[in-house]
Amino acid sequence: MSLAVEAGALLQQSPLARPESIWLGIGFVAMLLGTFYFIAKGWGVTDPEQQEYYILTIMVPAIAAASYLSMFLGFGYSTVEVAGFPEALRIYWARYADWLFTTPLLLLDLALLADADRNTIYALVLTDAFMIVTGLVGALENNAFTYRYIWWTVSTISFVFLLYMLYGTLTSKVAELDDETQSTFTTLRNITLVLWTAYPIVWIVGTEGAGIVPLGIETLLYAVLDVTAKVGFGFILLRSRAIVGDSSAPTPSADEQAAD
Ligand code: RET
Repeated sequence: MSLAVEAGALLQQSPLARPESIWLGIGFVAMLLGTFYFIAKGWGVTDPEQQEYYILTIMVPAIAAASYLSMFLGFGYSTVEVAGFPEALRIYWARYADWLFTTPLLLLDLALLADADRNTIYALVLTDAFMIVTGLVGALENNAFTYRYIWWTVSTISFVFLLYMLYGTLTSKVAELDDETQSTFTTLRNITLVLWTAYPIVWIVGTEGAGIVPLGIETLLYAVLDVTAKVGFGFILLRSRAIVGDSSAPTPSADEQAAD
């Protein structure tokens, strides 16, 4: 391949050729900063229960950073040509790969906080995975545009079940716990309700659905939602006294007590 042809091909695939890349690049940097912030915050934490929250909360923006990088560089999307539809759709499937792993981790954070039992965790995580995978099928469906809406509906129904579990089972579990944990859980659960509900709305008005919102704006909206739902959520969780609370306070050793 001649140098000019190679340069041309590179330019065609480069982030510069896709205007929405700016938001993907910013999303990548924000997720990376979030990851390093949580790592720095968790450095030296020795309490195993606290470490559990840190492991989950660090992995969430780390996975998202990789997904954003792949979308920025042009690996994380496919072109979908829907039968009878004039324009080919640029579908960023790497989002769904990100969500498939990160949304269960976020739910696990909430479940740990609520001291949920194993079956509740299974139900939450599997319903969530079902929601993301059916959403992905909807985004890639190319036989007819209306079929895409069928998958959106299937995914949204599972989302309603998920919210029911968060507001029903987990909320009644947390009612048995201390005030600090209850208050952190309530804040994070409500943030989850508001932010997560925005995703199916962006999908349906964006390029995957009705196409009222163009790809650039849609990419920006997802980036804002992703950063808030991951880094904002983690920030509140790891700052909360429910996590940092009693268990982290070093219990004085026998020697120290003797010295007092
Ligand atoms: C999809 C497809 C259409 C129907 C529904 C969806 C829900 C997506 C959600 C995503 C949440 C993502 C988060 C990411 C980062 O932190 C898949 C858009 C219901 C709820 C919280």
